[in-house]
Order: sequence, then C-alpha cells, then structure tokens
Amino acid sequence: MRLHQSPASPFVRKVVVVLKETGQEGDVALVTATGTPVNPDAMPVALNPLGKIPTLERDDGPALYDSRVICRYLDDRAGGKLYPAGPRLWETLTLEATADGISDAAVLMRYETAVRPADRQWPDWLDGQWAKIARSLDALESRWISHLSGPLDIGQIAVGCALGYLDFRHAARDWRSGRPALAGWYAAFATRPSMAATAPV
Ligand code: GSF
Repeated sequence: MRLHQSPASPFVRKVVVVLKETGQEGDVALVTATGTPVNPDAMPVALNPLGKIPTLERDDGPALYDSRVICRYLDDRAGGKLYPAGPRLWETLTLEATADGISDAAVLMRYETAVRPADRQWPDWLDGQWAKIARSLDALESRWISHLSGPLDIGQIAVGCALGYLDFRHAARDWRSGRPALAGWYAAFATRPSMAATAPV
C-alpha cells in the first residue's frame, strides 16, 4: 500500500500513528504529496477527487480516504483494537469528530494566512474558525478528560494530533491557557513512541 502524505498534516499523522500502534508500518510506503486548495500540484487527484491527503492507495481495491476511513480500515486489518465495542464506540467516534473539527478549522486558518493573498484576508473569518477551536477545546477540558484517560482509541489519537497541530501552526494562540487538565493529558500522551516519532515538520 502507498500512503499519499505530508508530515505537517494532522490527518496524515492520525494514520501514521495508527500504523505504528497496530504494527503495520512496514506494509505501507510513504509518498510525499504537496498542494493547496488553489493548486493541487502533486496531490493524488486521480485517486481522490477531493485532492486531499491522506489518501491510501491499495493493491487489492480502490483508494481509501479520508483519515477516518483509512484509520478504521487499518485498525480492522490489524484485528481491531482502536474502536471499542458497545456504546463507547459512539463516544469514541464523536471524540474523533471533535478533534478532526479542530484540525479542519486550524488547517483553514493556515490556508487563510499562508495561501490567500494578504490584501484579501479576513480577520473575522479567522476569529470565527478559532472560536470553533476554542469551544471544542473547552468541551474537551470539561467533558472528555475521563474518556481521554481510558484505553487507547482513535478518539485519543485524533485529539493528540489536533493539539500537536495547534502547537505547530498556532502556538501564539496558547491553547493550554485555562485548560490545565487537557494540557496535562497531552503532555503525557505526546510521549507515546508513536506520537514522539510523528511530530509535524
Ligand atoms: C481532511 C484532510 C485535509 O484537509 C481527512 O482526511 O480527515 N477530512 C479530511 N487534508 C489537507 C492537508 S492538511 O491536513 O493540512 C489537504 O489535503 N488539503 C488540500 C486541499 O485541497 O484542501
């Protein structure tokens, strides 16, 4: 299999962490992809019409995307350990969706400042994206610490990758301020070998 990827992407990082946590790293070759919404460049558009990464190219079936589908496929392929059975599954998937929403908003903010011409940037829109992130971080702090502290699952991995991306691209926003429990959880989670080996560059 071939994973079309860039090491800066929080969504790609989810997939690589899952590969490491499930012992499948040797089964996937990494293919570097570059591009933006206005210039797909080397994005795998022939495999994924959305022109986004991560995209997983398989030898025995169509390409898979997005990160939620790829992570679930890889976990299933390894025998399944990151998606709990029973009612906890719905909590886990909602946690993953919350984390991915943080990453989506953070990536859109990055495009607004790094891709859009300076004279067309709109501060209110940036503030609106950060407001989504701030509300989601507050929810993680007030409602999700117990789940985050339980057995490893895809929700935790997605949160770890989202917080790592905030440090990478939006450090000045200081997401830890007023969220000591989440900051403490992340400090420990970031030391997992799978996380330490995949810090964005
Ligand atoms: C989001 C992937 C994404 O936005 C997923 O895989 O979960 N829902 C998808 N990827 C970005 C790269 S990034 O993470 O910075 C991407 O491919 N952007 C190119 C574009 O055209 O939006």
